[in-house]
Amino acid sequence: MFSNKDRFKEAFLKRLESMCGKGFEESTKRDQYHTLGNMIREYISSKWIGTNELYRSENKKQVYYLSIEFLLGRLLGQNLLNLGIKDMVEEGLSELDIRLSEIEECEPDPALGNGGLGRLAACFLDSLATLNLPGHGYGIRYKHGLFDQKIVDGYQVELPEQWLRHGNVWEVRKPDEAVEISFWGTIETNYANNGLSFKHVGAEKVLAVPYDMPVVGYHVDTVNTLRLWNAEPSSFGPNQDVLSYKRDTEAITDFLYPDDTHDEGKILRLKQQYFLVSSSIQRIIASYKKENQNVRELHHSVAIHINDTHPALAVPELMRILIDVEGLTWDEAWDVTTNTLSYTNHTILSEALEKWPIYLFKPLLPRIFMIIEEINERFCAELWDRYPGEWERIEHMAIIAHDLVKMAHLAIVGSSSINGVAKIHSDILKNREMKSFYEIYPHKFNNKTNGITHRRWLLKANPELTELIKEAIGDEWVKQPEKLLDLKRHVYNPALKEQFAAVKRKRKEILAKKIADKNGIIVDIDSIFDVQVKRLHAYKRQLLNVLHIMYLYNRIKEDPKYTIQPRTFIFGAKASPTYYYAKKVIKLIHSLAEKVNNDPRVSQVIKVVFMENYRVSLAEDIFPAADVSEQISTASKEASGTGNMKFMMNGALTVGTLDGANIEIMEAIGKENIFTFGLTAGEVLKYEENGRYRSMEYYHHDLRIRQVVDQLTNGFYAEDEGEFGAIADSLLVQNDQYFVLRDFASYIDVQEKVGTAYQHTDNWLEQALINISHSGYFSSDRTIREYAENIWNIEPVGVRM
Ligand code: GL2
Repeated sequence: MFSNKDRFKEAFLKRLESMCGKGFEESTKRDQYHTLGNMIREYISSKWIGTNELYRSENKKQVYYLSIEFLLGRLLGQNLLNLGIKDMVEEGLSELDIRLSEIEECEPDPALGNGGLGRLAACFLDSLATLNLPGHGYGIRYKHGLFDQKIVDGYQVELPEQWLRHGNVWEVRKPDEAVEISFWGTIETNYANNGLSFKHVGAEKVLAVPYDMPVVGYHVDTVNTLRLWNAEPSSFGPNQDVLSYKRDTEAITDFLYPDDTHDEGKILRLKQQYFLVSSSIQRIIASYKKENQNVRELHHSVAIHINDTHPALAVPELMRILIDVEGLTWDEAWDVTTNTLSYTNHTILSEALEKWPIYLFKPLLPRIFMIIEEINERFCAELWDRYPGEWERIEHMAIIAHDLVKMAHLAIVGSSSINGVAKIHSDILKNREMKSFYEIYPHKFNNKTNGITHRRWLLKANPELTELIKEAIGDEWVKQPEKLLDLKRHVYNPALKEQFAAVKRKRKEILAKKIADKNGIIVDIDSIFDVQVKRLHAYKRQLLNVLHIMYLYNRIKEDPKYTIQPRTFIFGAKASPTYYYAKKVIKLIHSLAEKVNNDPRVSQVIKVVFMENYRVSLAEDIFPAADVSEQISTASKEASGTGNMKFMMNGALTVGTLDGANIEIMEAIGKENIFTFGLTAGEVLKYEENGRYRSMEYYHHDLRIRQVVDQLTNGFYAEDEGEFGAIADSLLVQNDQYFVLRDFASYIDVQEKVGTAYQHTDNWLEQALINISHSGYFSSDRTIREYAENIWNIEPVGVRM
């Protein structure tokens, strides 16, 4: 049906009628979306089955990527592109007077993630399939993904997200592969002749039903699987409160926790984590045993990756199955477990390192708790042998201490590899946060700098730039993104610069139109589009950006001669619903926008825009239009960042601290092509150690700072003077934990340089093109190859159809 345009059109019309029970004339855009989606899924299915058969017959090692988040973004356009049928379908539809882009708008964004961590998982799936690597994602089929953000009077309001309301065309329910999960109950220990055995009695059973989604590689025949688990009642008993059992069970997969870095500390979240881990591992072992006899050799055929601490229960769960179900001894099981598992750490923020109170943990997961206790005892005994008498050290490293189960420690002890996500982050793990573990397991620690899939963030999001690059250097870079470096030879070519400027302009026009439609704000295409889009968090310092704009406002008002290069400041960010400070920053951005955009003189040169409901599909409109990328986290706090890479790939210049992957971006493109400022990570960590920072001093000594901080509480931005009190307090009363005031002067200086640099158009365009040409290194294909070779030991499987 996709062999040529006419066949496609014919099949499409036929399918539309049979699926929707309507003629073409009566059909809605959504009918057309569902029809096309179904046709494509069907088209994919032969490759999908073929891939699975090949994996079975070749019996090569496979990796399973366990993640509580997969922030996929829309799939229709990406699948068409990866299958190589986009142009044909687009033309066919247009002959029927249908615009593909309009149909795409009917697809809800599957927002099964919060931010970078979940989006990274999605990029990894795309790279695994494209590189013909046998690797699958295992996650949760949340009924409601990350909340929809509405802005009402400048405040964020959260509405439940409803991606499944009209069904999901990409998924296939596999009830035959459902497994049972046990919560609560007690453990009976039996002493038989040949040792101990354990029986879980009185447990509440939950059924985990898999829904599989195809992951289509780009221009290859490989189609891997993203398996999302859905919680359902198992079986009903005679004396059961049926309604409450059903409600409690389904609640497990009802919502994604809308929290980026904090540990919610909720029992439901722990249930979600065990639900994901237990269902995945039970199934992985079942499918391994179909082809293999000996579970003692599991690690030769299977690698299981723990994405952040959320799936760290993989350690005791794999032990449980190997010992209680498969009958291995403790030592045998430990050998298999530690050789099968690997773990990525994504943050050093202490509030994000999960710790579960025993009083919650033990009753919910009694057998798992027993196993963790045993792992902990053995681990502490080893530490005692190594560091006799060093109680403090042992207490600090223990998996269970102070009535808490420490998930990061569990993951480290139970895995063969621990990696950070950018060089500086991996170094901080080794030398500070996890130093004591690095001392005993130096061989386990390594770095894997994050990456992004250029297929979504360049080919799909920015077809105009893609075409331009192809015209300049051909298309080898599409399969081998490092070859984008070829562009570097053409950076000084005036024609190329001009064409790039035209592409950027076009993309700015598209975004400007969206802003006009959605926000009712008219922005100047010739202004700098200065963008900060990411989750709202104190350490990411949206506040620093805001204070700079407040300062500019004051300057422009006070000094009639002050001129600057016009700028449009664009924000997009969701705040966790319970994160008071973050929600106040969103409100502050709106109050600032109100003032700036309505001031006759100021609005001539600056505008402030907050784009509601930031998500993957909106990001695809924003990155291509950006001139400046704001990556201004307090140094040492942003493990890597991946937005920085998406901006770079689309030719925006970075204003950034020496944090996360910004540093590697700078190393790649050269110091002269990035605007860095602020404290280094070393300086921040030193301040934190010696406690010598006093934000008040900066407030008193820098009039610019005093003015903007005072304006937070003197009624300038809100009638209610308490409105932004929490923000002011964070800066002064709480001594500015994230060094906003400390970096303020340096940020203003660098922003002035940005303004001047933009006026040297030729030079700016060259710098933008240099950024693009070095962005290939930051493709997730490179990252995934490194994981495949150094951590998982998996190889490509030639998929021949
Ligand atoms: C994060 C980090 O904060 C971010 O710097 C990193 O790029 C991503 C992916 O590795 O992981 N950690 C985390 O908990 N979230 C992230 O985005 N939510």
